[in-house]
Amino acid sequence: MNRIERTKWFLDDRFGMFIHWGLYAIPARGEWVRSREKMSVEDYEEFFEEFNPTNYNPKEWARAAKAAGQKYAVLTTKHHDGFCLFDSKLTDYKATNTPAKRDLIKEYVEAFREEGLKVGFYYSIIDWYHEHYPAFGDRNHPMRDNEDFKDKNIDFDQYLEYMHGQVRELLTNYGKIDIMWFDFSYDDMTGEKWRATELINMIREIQPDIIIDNRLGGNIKSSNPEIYAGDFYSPEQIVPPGGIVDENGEQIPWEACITLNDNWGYHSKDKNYKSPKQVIRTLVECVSKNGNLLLNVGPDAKGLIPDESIEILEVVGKWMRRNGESIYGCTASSLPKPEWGRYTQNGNKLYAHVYDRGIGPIYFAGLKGKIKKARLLADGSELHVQTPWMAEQYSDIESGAFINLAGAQLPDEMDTVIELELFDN
Ligand code: H79
Repeated sequence: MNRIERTKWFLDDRFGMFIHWGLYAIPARGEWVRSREKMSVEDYEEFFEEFNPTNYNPKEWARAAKAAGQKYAVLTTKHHDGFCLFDSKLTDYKATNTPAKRDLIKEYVEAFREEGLKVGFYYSIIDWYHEHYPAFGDRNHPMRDNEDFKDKNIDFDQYLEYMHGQVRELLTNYGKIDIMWFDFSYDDMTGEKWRATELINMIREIQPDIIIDNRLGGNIKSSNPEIYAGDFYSPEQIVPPGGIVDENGEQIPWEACITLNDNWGYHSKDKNYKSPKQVIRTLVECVSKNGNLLLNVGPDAKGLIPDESIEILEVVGKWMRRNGESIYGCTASSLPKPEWGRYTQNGNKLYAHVYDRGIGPIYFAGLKGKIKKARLLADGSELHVQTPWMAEQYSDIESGAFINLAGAQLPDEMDTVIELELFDN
């Protein structure tokens, strides 16, 4: 399989759930807490001894994702703090040895598969727990300024054996896995420093169809990318303004990963949530530029997704049930961005996402004589394409089309979708 074949389902699905969960849910100050507060392993140990998510029910997570219209999920099997949610034979620093006493990844995989969702693993190639990962002088390590770590002998190959071994475990012990989401390369910690070619060859041997992000390094935009340059580009906390193309101007699969508030891991004080409208428009923005959206939730120490996040997902899901056809299987349109909103397209179906009602009929530049039928996507109701009174005196009726929309307000102020069925040329 090549990249185009591997990523087909991914580009059709468009919308996934990112889940950041680990020991950091207990201090509840985000997943970088150990680094930001320069906590030692000992400072962090109480959370390991205490981790007991009595409300962990991944079936509930999977139902929430599915109801939101998400088609796949990616969960942190290990974040930068090195703590493993899975029962790795290569470490004792795992959920199995906490009061949780079990492999939490196994339950996640089973629950999401059962709901018909595709399953992905996030795995941090950075590790602040492993004794052979660079600490002193590293850019991010919690002990980066601690002189006690200055003369410590590091055998990075031992870390690489561990890291490669864990990836092998993850891709061997849980059946078919759809996405491998590595995080991340920096400075000279990139590409072959991770023995990336060898790692990719192993992965492709175990899971030939899996798709892999671009964070092992390399240049995915190259016309001749490294084997480890990845299947998709992974912009973080941004929707790339112009989409993403390679050196030859060809589209590259990409997925924007975005938080619902300002943290990936659970943060009890961070209530700065986006609105459902922002989330819906961000998803549309991605699809209108040929991209995916991986939307994050950070379950708390008990294993519950915050109520605020659940409520946003419910509203998004309600919109998706009525308007999902304008997202799934859709791509960018060749038409320029319209003044009232965005376009997405699937074959001869053009979806007009109207954000701005304006006054009077909605104007569609360049579509005169090209619209076979117009319907309000949310309920399938008929809309009329007609040239308004005296329009020839003040509009481009040569090439433009008009559609009447009843009422002074949009039927859905978050995003009213008009489905335009176009004539086959
Ligand atoms: O897992 C999520 C993040 O923890 C991870 N990638 C996503 C998917 C990530 N690691 N690093 N970064 C993102 C970028 C680095 C951000 C930083 Fe900072 C700015 C590190 C130090 C300053 C944010 C603010 C984190 C700590 C303080």
